[in-house]
Amino acid sequence: MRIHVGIIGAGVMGADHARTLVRSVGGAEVVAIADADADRARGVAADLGVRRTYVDGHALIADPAVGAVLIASPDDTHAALVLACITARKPVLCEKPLAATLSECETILQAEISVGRRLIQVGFMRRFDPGYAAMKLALRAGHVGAPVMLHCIHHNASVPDFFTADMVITNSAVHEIDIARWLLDEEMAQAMVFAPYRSAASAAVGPTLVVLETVSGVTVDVGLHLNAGYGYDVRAELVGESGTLARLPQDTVAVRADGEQRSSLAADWRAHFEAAYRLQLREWVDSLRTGRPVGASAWDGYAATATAMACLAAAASGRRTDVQLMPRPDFYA
Ligand code: ISE
Repeated sequence: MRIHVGIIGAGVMGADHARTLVRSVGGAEVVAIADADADRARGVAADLGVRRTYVDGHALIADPAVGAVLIASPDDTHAALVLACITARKPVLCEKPLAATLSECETILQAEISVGRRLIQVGFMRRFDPGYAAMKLALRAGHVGAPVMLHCIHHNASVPDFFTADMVITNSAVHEIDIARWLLDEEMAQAMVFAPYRSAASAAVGPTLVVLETVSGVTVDVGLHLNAGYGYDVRAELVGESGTLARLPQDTVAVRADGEQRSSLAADWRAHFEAAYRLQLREWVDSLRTGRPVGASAWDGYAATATAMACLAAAASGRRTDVQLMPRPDFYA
């Protein structure tokens, strides 16, 4: 059984997912591409031999030739598109965030629960990264004892002009929130944010430190510098009671020559997390064939957004802020 996928959004991520699906994922066929910019949709479709294009994502969802949907359109369009997929009973892989607001996430949870079937996977692709997966296995195997602290670095070479201070949290830190929840297997209870840029009118997006505390008291610190200039650099080190686990990026080589040691950095997340994106798509397609959901659920998308909202409130108030989560519905147990 081949899965007939329609992709909404033909920008950087939509085009990347389309290429990965066509070139590296067996069992799936990209049958339609939608983008508000018709030329952009047609350009990606023509490159990959896809015949159907749309300017309206909702028309793609309604197309009977489309069996499953991948959403990679702007963040504020996610909620309406995900809800349309639920109404059409079509499985959907939605790029993070699940929705731009917490109330939209809640509506999505209710809609999925009311159809009684897991249809939504959220594109927190780091869960498929071999490095994070190895950290989780080593932690579960007890190699470093109980977790105490998780240190994370998240540096982008640069962000586009439309990037806002809030997006440091909702677009970038949200990955760290999800991977911390997944690695530690518990929710975040409190958030603090130190963002010196908020008082510097000249720099809308400056270095930010997010500190989270889990329900059991593990601390997670995330240093974000999204205009770091030198390349894409994501690191994680988990400190346990009797050792540490550090994620090593895949396929890196240290060159020692001319009295120096060098290794290169990816320009952005697509190359750094290439394996994670590929495995995420493979496992999503497999899960549609087996009926066994994988990856981040709508609940995970909701919890990540709720935690991001606590971070925004903490940044605005300068205070330690509680993460407000509804009780987890049994449906997502
Ligand atoms: C971007 O949108 C992503 O999702 C990347 O994974 C993240 O590292 C980057 O900071 C975001 O801007």
